[in-house]
Amino acid sequence: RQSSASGRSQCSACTDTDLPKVLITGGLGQLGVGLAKMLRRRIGKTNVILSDIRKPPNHVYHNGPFIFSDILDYKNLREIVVNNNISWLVHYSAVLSAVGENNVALAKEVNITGLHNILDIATEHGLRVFVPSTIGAFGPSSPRDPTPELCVQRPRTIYGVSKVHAELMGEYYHHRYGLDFRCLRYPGIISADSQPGGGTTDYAVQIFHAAVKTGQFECNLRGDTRLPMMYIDDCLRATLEFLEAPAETLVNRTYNINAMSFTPHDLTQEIQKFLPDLKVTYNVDPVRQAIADGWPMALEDSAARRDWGWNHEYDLPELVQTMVTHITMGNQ
Ligand code: AKB
Repeated sequence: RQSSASGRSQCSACTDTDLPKVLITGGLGQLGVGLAKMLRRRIGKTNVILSDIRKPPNHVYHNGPFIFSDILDYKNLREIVVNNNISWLVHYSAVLSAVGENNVALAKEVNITGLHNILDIATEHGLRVFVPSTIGAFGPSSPRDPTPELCVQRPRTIYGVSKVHAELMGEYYHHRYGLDFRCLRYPGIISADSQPGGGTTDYAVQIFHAAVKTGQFECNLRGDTRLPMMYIDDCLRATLEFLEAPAETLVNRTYNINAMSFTPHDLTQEIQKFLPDLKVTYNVDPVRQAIADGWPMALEDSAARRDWGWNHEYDLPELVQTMVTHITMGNQ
């Protein structure tokens, strides 16, 4: 690599004539727009196509190509890949943990049937495919602090089951058909400009907006619930660096990545250093609490650090300072 993935220079894996053409599915979720922005700085605006089934806000149209794509429609997906000469596919469409428990049929459809379409298309067209997994791919019988790369995975949510399925299917396609499948297990991701949709870790984003706007927040997890979290810039940089890593450096196809762990109580105290009037009350959602109680408290990520140089930049103090600054400025 010529520079860190967040820098402006081109990736060394790609020459001018051979830049990857990237399709991002589920592009209007928490991570798609940010990843597209980072990738476009690196490989050019027109080489990154953001897609979703919803109409985006105007600024998304202005920042680069956006198209309709439905991952449940195999023909539509194939047409997009062929017509745009796609070489990398970042598959962000998913139904998250809390929403999945309320609509298991939808989660099965999107997270399992949709994934099958993605893997088949990627195999058929020789694509590099990135599928995020999650701390949710572990369950109450997994070791929790820290959770190793390889251990018992018996999640109790449809989201978790579908993500274990994705890890196993992707690795199977890699070994059976040579598919360039790449998968990172993300912690809860914290971002200022984009909202998560229906996860268990969502409180850790919502609390910042409430702290700046009203100074009051009702938390739906117990104050002592410790979970692994990561600032969005670290998550997107990890994704890009992992996507660019030469295949021969990847001992695994699925890696844990870790940055920090905190509880709602720790987070409140840190935010109060900037916004001392913040008041947090607790109204525990039993579904989310049961999910969080079975999830890792930290991920063991030495393999990612060893094989492709993963290194996080944000710990809790930097995260809080950055989030409070961004959201305060955005509200002015
Ligand atoms: C969720 O809470 O469902 C997600 C995740 C940790 O995968 N944010």
